[in-house]
Amino acid sequence: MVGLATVFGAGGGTSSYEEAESADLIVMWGSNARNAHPIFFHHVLQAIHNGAKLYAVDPRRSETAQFADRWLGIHVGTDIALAHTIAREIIHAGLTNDDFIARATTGFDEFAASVESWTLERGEAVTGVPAEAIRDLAHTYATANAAQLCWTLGITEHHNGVDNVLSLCNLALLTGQVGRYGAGLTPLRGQNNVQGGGDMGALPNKLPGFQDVVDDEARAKFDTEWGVATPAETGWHLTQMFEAMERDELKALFVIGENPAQSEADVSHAIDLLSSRDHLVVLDIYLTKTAELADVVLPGSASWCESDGTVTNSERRVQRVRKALDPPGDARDDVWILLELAKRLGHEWHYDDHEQIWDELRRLSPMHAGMSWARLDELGGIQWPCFSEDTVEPPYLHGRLWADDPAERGRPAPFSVVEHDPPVEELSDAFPLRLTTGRRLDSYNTGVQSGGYRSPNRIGETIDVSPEDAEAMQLADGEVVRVSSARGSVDAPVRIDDGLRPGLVFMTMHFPDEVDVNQLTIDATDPKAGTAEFKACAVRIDKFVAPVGVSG
Ligand SMILES: Nc1nc2c(c(=O)[nH]1)N[C@H]1C(S)=C(S)[C@@H](COP(=O)(O)OP(=O)(O)OC[C@H]3O[C@@H](n4cnc5c(=O)[nH]c(N)nc54)[C@H](O)[C@@H]3O)O[C@H]1N2
Ligand SMILES: Nc1nc2c(c(=O)[nH]1)N[C@H]1C(S)=C(S)[C@@H](COP(=O)(O)OP(=O)(O)OC[C@H]3O[C@@H](n4cnc5c(=O)[nH]c(N)nc54)[C@H](O)[C@@H]3O)O[C@H]1N2
Ligand SMILES: [Mo]
Repeated sequence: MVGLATVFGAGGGTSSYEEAESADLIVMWGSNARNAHPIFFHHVLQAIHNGAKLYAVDPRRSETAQFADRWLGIHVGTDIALAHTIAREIIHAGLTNDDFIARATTGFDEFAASVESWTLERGEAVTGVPAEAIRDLAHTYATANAAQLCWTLGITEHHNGVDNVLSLCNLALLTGQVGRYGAGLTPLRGQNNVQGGGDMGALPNKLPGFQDVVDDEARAKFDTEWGVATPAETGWHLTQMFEAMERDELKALFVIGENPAQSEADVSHAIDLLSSRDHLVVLDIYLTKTAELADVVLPGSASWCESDGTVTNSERRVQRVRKALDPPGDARDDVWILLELAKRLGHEWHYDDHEQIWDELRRLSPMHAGMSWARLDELGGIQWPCFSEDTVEPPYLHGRLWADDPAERGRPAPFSVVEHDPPVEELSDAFPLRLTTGRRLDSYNTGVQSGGYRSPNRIGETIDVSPEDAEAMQLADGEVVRVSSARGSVDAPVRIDDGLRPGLVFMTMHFPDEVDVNQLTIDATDPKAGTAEFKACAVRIDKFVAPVGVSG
């Protein structure tokens, strides 16, 4: 979101899901949507049915890549090198959209100079993707009527995730593949309401509706509505909170709907910090590992089927959710708990129902102003921005960039000069394998919400290795091995996966009670967004038994 906001001024995906069906090229870049975003992937399948081409850029021949016309098997952490090589090829082949570049962008010359050394040969050497495949993607993307670049954590969960995103935005600016129906830049969000959380101001530097915390005029509106002086300083994001715990500046923590004792990188260290706080409060619908460390646990109930409200998805669509079940036992609605807390802190906040809370947001956040609950019901969800009750905006963002009138066009979109920068942890003799971590279809994040479910077809935690490495190390399918990084060790059964290339191994994050994968991952983070490098660390595999045929 930081990358998109830098280029376009708004931190949201530019396109709606339905537009994918009209695209003639979809590139899934570091995104395994077949597993992780099955609803969006239905639109992708429809697009393929309509004749679109699907390309996948992923170190693994993932489930998504298996549907693709072309799979570009890239070395972990070399996406900027690939994007730069594609950019240079587009420029040299004369396939840039010069009209768009001239009317809507700045910084083209400097950008072109910065990618000039990225010949196809250099691109192949650094990324491992054959030059011919890079050239093919460059030409297919630049000549498509409407092309979508979709990405997720393969791009963002690196120490330079923001630069990765900027390098993809450059490609859309070069070719004018943004701000039109069907073309776009589509980051898929993790949970059903991550977008909504950010939109509501759950960011250290933003008030609801992406209004700046440091903007006196914006804050004044909130001060009046809320009857308090809202803090004028930017707060800490998650990574900065852990840094502040390290310095013992952050002494108390209130964790709502998150399980950092299992999801943080270098998790042993994270647990040490969480357990040494003066006061830790957890509000969750389950008694998580994090809750076990807490001084106070508040039993929330607001699982999505037990509460009213809204969620906002990756296409910026706000939708209603309705209470279908009563919460179990003493569990309480999250909102009820927060209001009770406010009361005990001396503030009588009163709302008759959840709609009143929403209407308060509409008064304060211009981009939500036109979304009454009645209208959300009537239209089946509305995308932001929606400034007034009688308008509907186009389903995609930044159409203004194509306007003939410079005043209407507004701020041009800058090209970004960024450098290829490999993963922080280099491979070594001690740790010669590249571990990347991610997801499977039938499990969810730290397993709190999916752990209990067992089926014969479900894959538990494994260390996935390529057939070549399995042979070289004489590993058998199912054999339990020890996986170690500079930070810790875990034991897991081997799963031989022919979608992996030699030197690359894969694990999930789904079964931390059994195999605590985040003992291995590195907490190197992107200073611009605070995201940890979950997608790249260095590990070693050790056998417990002597390889077959070797004795003594
Ligand atoms: N079934 C299921 N769905 C989920 C979740 C779940 O746990 N289970 N979690 C949700 C959440 S919170 C999120 S954020 C999303 C995440 O959704 P995704 O980001 O799609 O899922 P991941 O498996 O983490 O990673 C995606 C891909 O990135 C690739 N990758 C790794 N390193 C690199 C690299 O250097 N370059 C490139 N180009 N690719 C790389 C991996 O091989 C992997 O296939 O999924 C959401 N949906
Ligand atoms: N190795 C590795 N680690 C990773 C990643 C990776 O790819 N690899 N991905 C990272 C990413 S993208 C993410 S998003 C994080 C996910 O990490 P977390 O967010 O810490 O993990 P979840 O298991 O999704 O935990 C969500 C919690 O919210 C609770 N919850 C659900 N609904 C409600 C509700 O309505 N109210 C309340 N109060 N609580 C609720 C659940 O019970 C659960 O305990 O993990 C990160 N960690
Ligand atoms: Mo996520």
